[in-house]
Amino acid sequence: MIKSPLQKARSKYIPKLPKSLEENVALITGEASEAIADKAAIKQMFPNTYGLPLVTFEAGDISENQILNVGVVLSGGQAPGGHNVISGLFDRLKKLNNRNQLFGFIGGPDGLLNNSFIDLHSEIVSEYRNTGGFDIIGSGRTKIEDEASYDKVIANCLKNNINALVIVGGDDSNTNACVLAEYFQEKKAGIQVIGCPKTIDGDLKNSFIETSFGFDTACKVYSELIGNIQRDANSAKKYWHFIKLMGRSASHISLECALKTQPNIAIISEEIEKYKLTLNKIVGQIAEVVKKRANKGENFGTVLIPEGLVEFMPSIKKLISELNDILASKPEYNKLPTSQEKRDFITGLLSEESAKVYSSLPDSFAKQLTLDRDPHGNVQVSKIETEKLLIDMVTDRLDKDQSFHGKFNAQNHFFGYEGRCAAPSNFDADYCYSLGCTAALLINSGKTGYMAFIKNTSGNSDKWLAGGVPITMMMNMERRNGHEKPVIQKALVDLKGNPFLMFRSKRKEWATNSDYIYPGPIQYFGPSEVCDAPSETLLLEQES
Ligand code: FBP
Repeated sequence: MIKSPLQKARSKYIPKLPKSLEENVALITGEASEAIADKAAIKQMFPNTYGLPLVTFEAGDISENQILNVGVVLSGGQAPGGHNVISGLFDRLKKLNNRNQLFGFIGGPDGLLNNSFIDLHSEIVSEYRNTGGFDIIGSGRTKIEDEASYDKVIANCLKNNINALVIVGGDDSNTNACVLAEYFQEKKAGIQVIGCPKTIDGDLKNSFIETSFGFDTACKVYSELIGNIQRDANSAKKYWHFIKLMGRSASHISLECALKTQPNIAIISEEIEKYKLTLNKIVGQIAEVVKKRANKGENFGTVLIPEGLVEFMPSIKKLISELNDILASKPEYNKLPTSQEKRDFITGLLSEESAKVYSSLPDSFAKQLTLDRDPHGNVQVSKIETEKLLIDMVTDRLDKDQSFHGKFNAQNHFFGYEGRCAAPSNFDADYCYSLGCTAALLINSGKTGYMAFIKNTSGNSDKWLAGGVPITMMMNMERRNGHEKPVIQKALVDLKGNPFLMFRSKRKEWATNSDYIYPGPIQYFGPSEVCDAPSETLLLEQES
């Protein structure tokens, strides 16, 4: 691999660990846990892993266990810091016992099913320290979902003498990790499963998981780009920029980027859902801001649009939910030869209300709503061009508005993939390394069905607290692919939380003024206030 000068310098970075993890540790066992909702149903489905106690690690003396052969899987979308989870895991395993080994399953969960893995030895791990991407072993979205597949995983692990798996993933992958942990316990397979919270979307969080890794870096990359665009807009004064930002469901990324860059408009899907705003209403609100700014002679601006917006507009949400059930239960749909036949077939099966909404949508947009779901049943919202739809509708609205005398020229952008493999910020580099280290300690303590956590992350890393939370504690029942399933509850933007309240208190000013902030690129070297700052979301959430 040819390395850039920055990569070479960055490979020497030593991630900061919580003080409590620096040397030997002791396991502190806390209270028994309960699921956040649907307790009886979750307890029944996870008889072996339900109600486990919370655990934390403090400086002390942990006894070294049996020799550990650990397999690691990177699952789902890439997120900056995955390589540091692996390096933290590797270093701690070796510190516990030099004979411990780490294996990396290739291409995500598929590697577990195909018995495809590599030995992650010291030279390989060193090549990837503090780098972005998941390319050390690759990732994938396969869901391991039936007993035959679970048995295959057991057989492959036993064949290779692997006694623990670390699954690095988002809410769906960690739900899958919990299902595997339960099955392995039931079968007395002797294989532990530990999860690590990953996703740039930031929606895997709760009172223990303060943030998912990758969110910090991805938002810093997008905010740099948004800032650059705002400076361009403010210089040329001729374009409105409609910027869709990744984040399949929740709007954490849009909110964080708004707090960092102060755009003219930022849509927060959770608010749209709460006030049951229609597409037309949203278009009307954007057009009003465009007009106000045009009256001041400012025919330019920025609009941030969360990728998941479509699923939060009540009528479209209902339509998508009906489409999910139809697509899951009517395989004949895929065999229809023309788009028109497909559209007619679907229309005939929808409720009257949804059929009306579906018929009113432009062809391209309607088609995007029926694209294949991912293996976990999610709509692939990154393929839905909401930003273009909004530009078309705002243009149309302003064309018909006799009182609009300004100019409206818009550019569309989608920032998603460019943030997912960036070199991790100091925050993500440290956080991920600590998570990997904690996962190793959980395995060494004989735990299974747990997710590694690091708390107090808005403060100095030496005061961070490490531990494990039972995954069943984060679960509730949800409808997926037409069935009720136990899943980790997604954390949406809290409309009563400090980050949203801060945004709400400022957005009127940001709409009409050009109060842009230009954050610039992530800094890896320099003063701590420039390099080590956590996200605005974390700082505001943990503000006392
Ligand atoms: P994860 O939840 O697996 O981390 O993935 C999140 C994400 O980056 C979403 O923001 C986006 O909608 C999706 O992945 C895109 O998926 P793909 O990489 O399969 O196109």
